[in-house]
Amino acid sequence: AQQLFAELREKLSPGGGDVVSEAGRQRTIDLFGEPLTPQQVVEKICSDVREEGLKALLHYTEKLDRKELSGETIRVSQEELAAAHAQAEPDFLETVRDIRDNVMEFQQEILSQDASVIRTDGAALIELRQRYLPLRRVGICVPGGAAAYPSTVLMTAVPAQAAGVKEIAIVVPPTEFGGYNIDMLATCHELGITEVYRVGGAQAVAALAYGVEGIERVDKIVGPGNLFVALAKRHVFGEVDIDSIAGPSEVIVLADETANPKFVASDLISQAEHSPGSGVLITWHAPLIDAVRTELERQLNLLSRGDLAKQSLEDYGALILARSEQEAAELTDLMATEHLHISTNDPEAMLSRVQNAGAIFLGHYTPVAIGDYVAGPSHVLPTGGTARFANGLCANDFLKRSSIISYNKAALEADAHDVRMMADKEGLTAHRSSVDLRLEDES
Ligand code: HSO
Ligand code: ZN
Repeated sequence: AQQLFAELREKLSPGGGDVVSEAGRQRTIDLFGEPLTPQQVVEKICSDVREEGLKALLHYTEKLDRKELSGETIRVSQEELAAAHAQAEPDFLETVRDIRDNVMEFQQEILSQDASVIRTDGAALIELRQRYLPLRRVGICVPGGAAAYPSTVLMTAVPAQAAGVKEIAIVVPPTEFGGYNIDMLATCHELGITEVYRVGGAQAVAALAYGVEGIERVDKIVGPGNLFVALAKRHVFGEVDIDSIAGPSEVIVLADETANPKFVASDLISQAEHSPGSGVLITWHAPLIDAVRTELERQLNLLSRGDLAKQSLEDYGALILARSEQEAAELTDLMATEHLHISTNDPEAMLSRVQNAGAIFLGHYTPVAIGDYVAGPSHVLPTGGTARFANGLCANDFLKRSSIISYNKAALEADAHDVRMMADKEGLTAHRSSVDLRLEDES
């Protein structure tokens, strides 16, 4: 499995591995009169927005997104949000509410709870607590280049709301699929989001991170985007928090002889149609390979985005015949994919053998699309092999915690020896005397 993985890793991830570090080194762009890497371009944009604020934000919006906006028109007005909502199909809004309820239910259920430890010994009393509070203000990036993604608004904003975040600012590129998209704006309005800005790319991330006239800086930036958004998020990290950096969509379908080739092919194509996106079948049942290949060809010819998906599958797809179930599980783990669909007779058994995947879909009737759109866990997930260590977005990512420590005098006395010992070892005499002073009148 290790060897197979080494051969496949580069080929199968649309980002060529870690999307940011790899893609960031690729082509150069002649945007400022000299060829610069995407990384350098992003650094320049971020520092300009930091220094010049709104002026630079508008400048880059005009230069890169070809939209002439002003301090007023950059923000979607309350009237526009309400008008989009009024214009949207009632049935669509019903779906938005259904999904909102599903996501809210799941995200509230998984919220971290305050915890405490109490130690008593005679008169000594120690109380230790961990307290969670929501972040005050969060920025969300929503893509809007190649397709409209109202589902991404739901899958990022609702977890934030479940955590109790009061201020949510959405940035979305000024395009027909973004900041001018009725469904996108209607979804924001339905969720009670009032701050929507028509800006995208690195300049939007920088505006959220540093603040500009009319856009207050946020505490955390989440959500997917193109390479420039990803690079900018990494650049501003530290100034603000970010979620993990999302690259192109991927799925591994792990299938046995009970899998339906039609279903399997449809799952591979679903992620590939994000374009770029990757779909990989791993099976130990040889006849499935040809059956899925035939189905892929048939379905790709029928779908509206078939050409895009086909190209993605040619570039980043694979049909892999593993020597055994064990090898299939090992390879899956090494690939640490964003989505794993276990299409076997006993999915639970396979589940217990795999550790690395952002979201795992069990059984023949749980397509990845159900997680992308309605189930409840967020569809913002770790990609490019980062599921080894990174997690999908959830309500807890919008909480911060403080530890709370309380000692009475008897407890301080009881622990004084250990403090003195450590303070002496570290040569930090003020640390020691902060304890000694408090206990002096006892001696
Ligand atoms: N599969 C994408 C999420 C998405 N699918 C949005 C449809 N819309 C990344 O996990
Ligand atoms: Zn999807």
